[in-house]
Amino acid sequence: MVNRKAAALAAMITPVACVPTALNAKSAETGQKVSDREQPNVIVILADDLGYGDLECYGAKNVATPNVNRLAEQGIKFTNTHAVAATSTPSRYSLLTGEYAWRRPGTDVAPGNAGMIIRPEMYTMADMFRNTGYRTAAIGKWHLGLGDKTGEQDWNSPLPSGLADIGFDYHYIMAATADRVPCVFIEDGKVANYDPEHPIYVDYRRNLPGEPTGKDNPELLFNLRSSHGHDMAIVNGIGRIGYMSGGGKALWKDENIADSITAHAVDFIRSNADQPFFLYFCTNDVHVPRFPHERFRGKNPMGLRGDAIVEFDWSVGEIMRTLDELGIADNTLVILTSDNGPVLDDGYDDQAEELLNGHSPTGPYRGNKYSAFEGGTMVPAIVRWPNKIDGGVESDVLMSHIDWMASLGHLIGAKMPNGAAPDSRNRLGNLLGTDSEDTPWVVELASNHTLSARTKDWKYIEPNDGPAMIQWGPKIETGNNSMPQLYDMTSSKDEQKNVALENPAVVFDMQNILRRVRSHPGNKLP
Ligand code: NG6
Ligand code: CA
Repeated sequence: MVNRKAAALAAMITPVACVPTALNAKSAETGQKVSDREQPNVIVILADDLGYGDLECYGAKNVATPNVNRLAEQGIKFTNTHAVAATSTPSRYSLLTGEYAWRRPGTDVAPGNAGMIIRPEMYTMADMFRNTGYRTAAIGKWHLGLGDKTGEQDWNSPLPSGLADIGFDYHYIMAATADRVPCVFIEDGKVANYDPEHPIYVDYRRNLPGEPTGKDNPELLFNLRSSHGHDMAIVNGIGRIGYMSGGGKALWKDENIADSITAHAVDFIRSNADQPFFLYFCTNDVHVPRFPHERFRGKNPMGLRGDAIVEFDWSVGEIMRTLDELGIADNTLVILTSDNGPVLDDGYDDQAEELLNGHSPTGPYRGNKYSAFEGGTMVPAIVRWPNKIDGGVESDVLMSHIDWMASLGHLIGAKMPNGAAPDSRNRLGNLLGTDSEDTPWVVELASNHTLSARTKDWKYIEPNDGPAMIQWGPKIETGNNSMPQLYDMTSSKDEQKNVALENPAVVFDMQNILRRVRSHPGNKLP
């Protein structure tokens, strides 16, 4: 990889040359212009259920993503980056804490009334940035719980604990997903646009008195029909998971979610342009229910799922345009990725499968969201930082989200408490394109808790006696097999030919990776 800025950058990121922690705080105090600072603003754009093959620059058919294409042209496009888990909550938990979610009970897909899954005493990526002088924000999908205890939140009062306790100066979030109640935004621990005439009650076990449900009143599902599940509360003519009453003018309209969270992200950037900031920007796109604004509709042949990809691209474009307008794009490190692999029918009748028209959401990979196969965790990843990284580069270096916390911490010179980010290894050189040596291994978590080990050359999936297909609705291969599975990733990416029996020594090595990482913090292992 030829990179004219690489040498300068390599010098900057060696431990000796690492910029001292105080610099950021100082730059804020002295009013130094952002473009003069060494340390960049950092924006993580995390898409939801966006597949490796869903962006035009990753070979997507049928859908144009010009803004993401430009980001890739101006940065590095990674072709071998892995989310930690094949569903959202454990993937996000791991990204934000640098700890594998499978070490912690209670990190599976969370209901909208989950208590805080990242506990206040834990040290997060946001704490790391905040303690290093950055202003920090989380905007968009959260899905990691709020308040102290599951089911005990009073949504009509400020929540007793939340994102401010884990490093975020500001937040404007959806508690869980768009398909889970409560269907309101939470801003700094309180329901945004709270409507006192319509107090909010949420229950995940039983319906609230007098409320219609998708199950009993399908005629009220005027915006989207459910294909499986999603038959409890009805909000905006769409069935949800969980029961809810009230909300009034605080209830979101699905078609405006992208506009709303993007506007808040843009505002946050504008009001912090003169000081270092860290923005964790999590889109609702392209998760179900897919119900994008009408201005994104009908311009591609893939129906609502394609429209949601277009809406995602628009959000990315708005962030980029804002950075350009403020003159801070050059010193802002933008990282774009997805929380897990793609899914077509995830519970609503939006014809995602019927309208693919030859598009492959996972690109060449087998399996989908939920799977132990690569389609579950293989994600797009684009990194742009014009001051330090040459654009137009493609990298197949092996990378995992788990390592981003330590890597970014190293970049900003963060001083972390002992035991923080225990599984996160500093791979900053990989992330910034100065080091093309692959990380020795990464670990992937399927929704049924099967672990897989991946090296540059091999993929190993632990034996699992469960069914070959997901049982509750989506037509998805789990990757389960009662035999150990080993795939040679150098010969083909599609995990079709199990070569475990022919390669016992490799199977042994891969099993050893999993055995050792189960009992040791990942960052203590070679
Ligand atoms: C599943 C939901 C699915 C989606 C997923 C979480 C049903 C039938 N399916 O349980 O629609 O919400 O959870 O997705 O309820 S994730 O990307 O947030 O992990
Ligand atoms: Ca997801």
